[in-house]
Amino acid sequence: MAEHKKITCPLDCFDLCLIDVEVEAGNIISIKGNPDHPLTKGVICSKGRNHLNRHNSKERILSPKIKVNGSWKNVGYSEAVDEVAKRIKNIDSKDILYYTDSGHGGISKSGGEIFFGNLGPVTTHRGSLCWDAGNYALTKTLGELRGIHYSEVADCDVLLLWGRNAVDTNLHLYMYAKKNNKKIIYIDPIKTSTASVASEYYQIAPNSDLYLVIGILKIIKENIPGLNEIDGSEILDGYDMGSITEKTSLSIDQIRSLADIFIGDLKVISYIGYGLQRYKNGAETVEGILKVHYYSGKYNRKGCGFAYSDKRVSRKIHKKFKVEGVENITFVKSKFGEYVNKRGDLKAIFIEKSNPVVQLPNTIQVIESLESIPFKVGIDVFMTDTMKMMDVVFPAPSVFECEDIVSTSMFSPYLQYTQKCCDPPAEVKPEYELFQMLAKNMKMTGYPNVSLDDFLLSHIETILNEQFVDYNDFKKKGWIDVDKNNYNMASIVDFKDITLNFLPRTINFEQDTQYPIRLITPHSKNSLHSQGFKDINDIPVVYLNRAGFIDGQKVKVVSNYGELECKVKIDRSCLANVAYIYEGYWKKSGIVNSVTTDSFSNHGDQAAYYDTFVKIEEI
Ligand SMILES: Nc1nc2c(c(=O)[nH]1)N[C@H]1C(S)=C(S)[C@@H](COP(=O)(O)OP(=O)(O)OC[C@H]3O[C@@H](n4cnc5c(=O)[nH]c(N)nc54)[C@H](O)[C@@H]3O)O[C@H]1N2
Ligand SMILES: Nc1nc2c(c(=O)[nH]1)N[C@H]1C(S)=C(S)[C@@H](COP(=O)(O)OP(=O)(O)OC[C@H]3O[C@@H](n4cnc5c(=O)[nH]c(N)nc54)[C@H](O)[C@@H]3O)O[C@H]1N2
Ligand code: SF4
Ligand SMILES: [Mo]
Repeated sequence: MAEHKKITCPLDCFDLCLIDVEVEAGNIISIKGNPDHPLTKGVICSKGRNHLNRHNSKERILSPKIKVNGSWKNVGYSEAVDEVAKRIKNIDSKDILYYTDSGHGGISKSGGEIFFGNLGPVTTHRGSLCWDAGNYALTKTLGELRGIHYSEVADCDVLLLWGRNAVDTNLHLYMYAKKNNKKIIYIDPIKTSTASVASEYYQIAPNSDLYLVIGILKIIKENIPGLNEIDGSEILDGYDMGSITEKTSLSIDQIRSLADIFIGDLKVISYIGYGLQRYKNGAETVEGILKVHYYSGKYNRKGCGFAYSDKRVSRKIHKKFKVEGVENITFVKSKFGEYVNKRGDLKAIFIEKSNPVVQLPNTIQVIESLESIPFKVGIDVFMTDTMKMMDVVFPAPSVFECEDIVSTSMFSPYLQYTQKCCDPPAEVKPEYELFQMLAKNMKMTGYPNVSLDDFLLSHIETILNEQFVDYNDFKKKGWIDVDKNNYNMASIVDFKDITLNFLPRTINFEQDTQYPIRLITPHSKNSLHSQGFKDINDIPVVYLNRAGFIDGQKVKVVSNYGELECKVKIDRSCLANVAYIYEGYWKKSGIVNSVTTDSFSNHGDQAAYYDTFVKIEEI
């Protein structure tokens, strides 16, 4: 007899799909989207469907491993834990680097944070590879990370997707808009799948949305009473529309059409993507978009507003065991390689929920710096390029093998449950238990000595009480809307900062003649970062639109940081001075970040990946 269980897709995605799982005699027979979920409504994407293949894959790491003379030896947990404890016990904690990301969004995966909090101060990163320029802008402007609830989209006239490739990266936002027959307007330098479904598409030059914002504000300024008294409003007068059209590659008519949607009575919601803030001035761009909404009044009534990130759920999660006040040594995440080399005295590194060899910028320096660290420990489901460089590797259970509670601050407003659907293989333990073993071995007293179930419950007890929801009912249903009581207030946002003095005063038209092409490395439809590229063996595809190149031709993409062999695919819609390659290819194909810049944003310490300039050479 088959049993029916539920999990939440824990990938670092906007959507948090609820998935029904059919289990028979400990084996997963099938998975499909849970039809009752209010947002994800039974539809899961190819990455979600792939969880079953990953679970059953013969390539999974199935026991702890220790590297001996360059070869892996399978060992039991006690031996591997002993080895790690022995090696890190006598090191000054500041000489241990703790590196993590969002490879799995479950609370059960927070053991590392607690363990290193107790061990610390350690060395760790600040800022982000993902979203921190935009988060800086939200915090500065609103005082917190807050955006509208997706259900507001039902009440808008225009859904403005500002560099948010929803069809590929945020499927359920697109599906919700489509179901409600919403007009989609899309702004992106690349003609993505979202451009194909939009009613209007604006092909903007990369890194010029801030100038589009200035253009829009210049056009709508007669409709903004009191603007002249605003700090920084004079900056708008310093620009002529000619230079704005030149910078943005948009015509005056196009800028006017975009301004028009902010002038009239239309109800407008902007969803701001994360691609447009992967630049040095990423924070200013997002702040500019928020302020267009402020000055046009498109934010504090039903069907109007914006969304980028929102901590309405995570703010309420009670991290009872988190150690507060530890003064870690921090470095900007994108500068990993440079920092490690400069420090020169790091003794150990611990890496979990991430694949920095592939995902950090400036790969060559990342690899070289990692090699210099004498003792390296990692946890992953697969032997990624990062795990291959470790000295000790621990396996992580598959998404079906560990009970969990999952949430995101990217889009979905729900708190969700993952049932344990089957036992992990004999030599695979949940990370929560692994860190418990390590803590015991090292006689660390601060690590929680409670069951995983109690650990999970401690995080959400307050939420359950507030919502009058019983823990078992939550488990049975699989989700709750944490902000339910505040539903109608969701779009009311209070602006703490309405100034315009963050706007740049001039436009820089300089072009690097040696590296004339801007390289964008966006996220691929069928892979969550590197995870879906496991079975791809081909060299990366570079999309471009330049004379002298043909489909299938092999080329070298060269930047200041390195070079990468690629295969050309001509995209007739691509801007001439732009090329793009999807991020995520493994070392066997060629890591895209071998050519990306490790520079970061003026504010928020966000990796400025798309400020990469390259030349493309025939080979
Ligand atoms: N399928 C899939 N979905 C994902 C992910 C994935 O890897 N694969 N990753 C998840 C994660 S961690 C994240 S952070 C999000 C990211 O989600 P998105 O923000 O949607 O994705 P990105 O690919 O980073 O960038 C989105 C778009 O920004 C555009 N862009 C680049 N520069 C500019 C610019 O200057 N102006 C404008 N207007 N647009 C610009 C790019 O061309 C790209 O199409 O997606 C999440 N969802
Ligand atoms: N060039 C370029 N590079 C980029 C970006 C870009 O746009 N362009 N985008 C950046 C962005 S937005 C982000 S968020 C980062 C993401 O960077 P990463 O988070 O490092 O990327 P992933 O490839 O998703 O790596 C997650 C790893 O976690 C593992 N994992 C899955 N489940 C578990 C688990 O339960 N436990 C443990 N321990 N591991 C698990 C997966 O197998 C995978 O190897 O990449 C950034 N890199
Ligand atoms: S990756 Fe995103 S859209 Fe796909 S199944 Fe997971 S949560 Fe849903
Ligand atoms: Mo991200």
